[in-house]
Amino acid sequence: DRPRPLVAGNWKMNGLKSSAKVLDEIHAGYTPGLKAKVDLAVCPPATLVGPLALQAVGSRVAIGGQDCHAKESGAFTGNVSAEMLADAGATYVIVGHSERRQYHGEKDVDVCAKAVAAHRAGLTAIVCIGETREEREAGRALSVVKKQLRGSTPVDSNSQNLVVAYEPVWAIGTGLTPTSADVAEVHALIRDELKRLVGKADSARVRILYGGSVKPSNATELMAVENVNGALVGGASLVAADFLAIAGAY
Ligand code: G2H
Repeated sequence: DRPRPLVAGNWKMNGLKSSAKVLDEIHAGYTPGLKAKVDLAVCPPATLVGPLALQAVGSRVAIGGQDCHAKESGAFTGNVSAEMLADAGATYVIVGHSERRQYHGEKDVDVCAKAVAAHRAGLTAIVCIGETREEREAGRALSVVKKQLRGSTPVDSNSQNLVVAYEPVWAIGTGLTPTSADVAEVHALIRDELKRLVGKADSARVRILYGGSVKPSNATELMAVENVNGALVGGASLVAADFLAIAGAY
């Protein structure tokens, strides 16, 4: 019942038309051996979702958005809906990334509404949760993660339309990573909580990703941790060789 691992690249606000070559390199390196072991997704900025989704047709690399609005359409200048991402060829969307929570004031309730929108549009929501350094140092990591998970995941979630990404905020883009024991503790808590959300049988099939400074040099150790079913990779996903090396850690 172990879920098939997913390695998803979060390009953040990086990528131009010329980044098509990164996807080409990912395609070239996504060998039959790797395909047999791990799913790949690339989440470029919204401007590239359509072009990269077209480029990825016929390959097994999925394309995702990095955020979506909760509404389907309307007077929301600058926003992109889940339906638009799906129409452009995305099959995933990241919601509740800590950078959205930090810079755009998104709360659990907002993230949950976005995940509902993702499901409405037929997308798989990659729901991000994770504690800050202050919260970890205060011994509150587990309670924070539990609260965020409960508040950010819609009741219609299941192992097909939900991926959970645990990203300790203090590990994002900093080069710092938690110990394997810390990751194991949080992922076990998430797995246990998922039983309430999607039922015991399906909870075992939900993919729980680790994110935060994942790179080729630490991927093997992180991906070997129990209940870690893949990675959400930021900086290292911009270089195809690094992204593929992380996927190859499985
Ligand atoms: C966490 C991660 C990807 P990075 O934000 O979502 O980024 O791997 O650069 O820490």
